[in-house]
Amino acid sequence: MKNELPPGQQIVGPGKWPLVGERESLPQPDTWNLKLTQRDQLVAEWTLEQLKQLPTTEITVDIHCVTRWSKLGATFTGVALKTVLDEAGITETLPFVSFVAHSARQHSTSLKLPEVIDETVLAWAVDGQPLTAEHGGPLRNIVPSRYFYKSVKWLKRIDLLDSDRLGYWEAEAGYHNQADPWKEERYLAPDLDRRQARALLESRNFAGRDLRGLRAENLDLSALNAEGALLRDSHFEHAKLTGANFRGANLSNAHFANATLVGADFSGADLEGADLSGADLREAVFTDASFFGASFFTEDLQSTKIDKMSLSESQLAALTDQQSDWVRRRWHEE
Ligand SMILES: Nc1nc2c(c(=O)[nH]1)N[C@H]1C(S)=C(S)[C@@H](COP(=O)(O)O)O[C@H]1N2
Ligand SMILES: [Mo]
Repeated sequence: MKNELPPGQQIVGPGKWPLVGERESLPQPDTWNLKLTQRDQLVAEWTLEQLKQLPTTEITVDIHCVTRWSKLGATFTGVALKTVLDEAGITETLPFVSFVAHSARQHSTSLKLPEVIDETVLAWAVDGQPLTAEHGGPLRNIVPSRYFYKSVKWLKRIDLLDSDRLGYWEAEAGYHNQADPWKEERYLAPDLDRRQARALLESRNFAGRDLRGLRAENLDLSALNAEGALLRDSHFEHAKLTGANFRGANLSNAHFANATLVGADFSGADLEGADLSGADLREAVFTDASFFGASFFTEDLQSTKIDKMSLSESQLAALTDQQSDWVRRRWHEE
């Protein structure tokens, strides 16, 4: 709990707690149970009673909803995620975790497991009272450091995953996948509301638009049209951008680490300061693109794939010596 409000938030009245999103779960069974899977294999299952017999924990958190209300100082009782994983004998920390609800639309949300493994609590009570059904009873996960959409009501399953699976709001409404309220990570693009963000994703048409700072990590945007778009400092880490059209786009300081960019067209694009390390750039076209300060490799991301001679001598000359040596060495090996 911090004694401050994140940017753009306002406090709800005392004792108030707005209801957001789904209002009810699917019909609840007599005995609630929670499943844990790892790489799609069921590894453990607990009834609520069994969970309550594990060492319990209490956390006092400030709730920050992406729709700009905050409720300060709610005390949740439950069991730490870490305790549950230990109990299940999980020794490996996979990269992602998805929390899945017992709800009509199979509501879910995901996070990077290493970032939240120590703070997440599976809660059954708030301020000394059992969670009501509308607020997620009998069980919801609480992730204190994120907007409240990362805290799923009616938690039924926890999936430990090798690759990310975007949650409901993240995929459907353009909600930011990281959701740090102190960084105001609300929506895909800072200047779009959620309807606009969703329409943008569905259309896969960014042509000519100002989308500076866009957050499109992990998304499948194959065949995207981003011709002439302003995408300075945008995030496409791990995104699938096969065949994307970035002709003439401003991609200065854009983040493409580990993205799939097979056959992407960067003709005439500004890639100054862009990070392309670990990306798959096979068959990508870079005619007349500018690369001053761009990077293709970092010490730990050397898996970049790039066709021989796809960069001209003058483009290579715009890179640091270390970067151009790396590219040449890479070509030499092929
Ligand atoms: N199952 C489920 N969990 C959910 C949602 C939802 O629609 N379904 N909405 C999320 C959002 S956007 C918020 S802000 C909080 C709202 O929780 P509350 O209704 O208890 O305030 O739940 C989150 N968890
Ligand atoms: Mo929310």
